[in-house]
Amino acid sequence: MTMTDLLAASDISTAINACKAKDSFSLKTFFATVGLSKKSPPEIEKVFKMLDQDKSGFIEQDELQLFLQKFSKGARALTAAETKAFLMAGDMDGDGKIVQAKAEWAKYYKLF
Ligand SMILES: [Ca+2]
Repeated sequence: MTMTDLLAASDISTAINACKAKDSFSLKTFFATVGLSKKSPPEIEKVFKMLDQDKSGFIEQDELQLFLQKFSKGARALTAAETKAFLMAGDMDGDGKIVQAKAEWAKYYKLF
């Protein structure tokens, strides 16, 4: 499974292009542009599984940093500040990783 199974390739490239500049990544804008805002919780969970590269059940900081590359191989890595902001949006217990539990992942739904 890849992102293009769930999302339109044209929406992905629009979203990636919109945050080409360093520190211009906005979680809310990205999710809306790429079409994730309209997806159901089970579909979002599939996205989570793709982001959890080592299948640990958590999305760690290094996996978040490469978030954009999961959508498009040539995309840039997120900056440290962007990665931190992303993590802060979903990490409820402050352990530095996002759990594949509805409680934490659900926080992202609220951002959509
Ligand atoms: Ca992981």
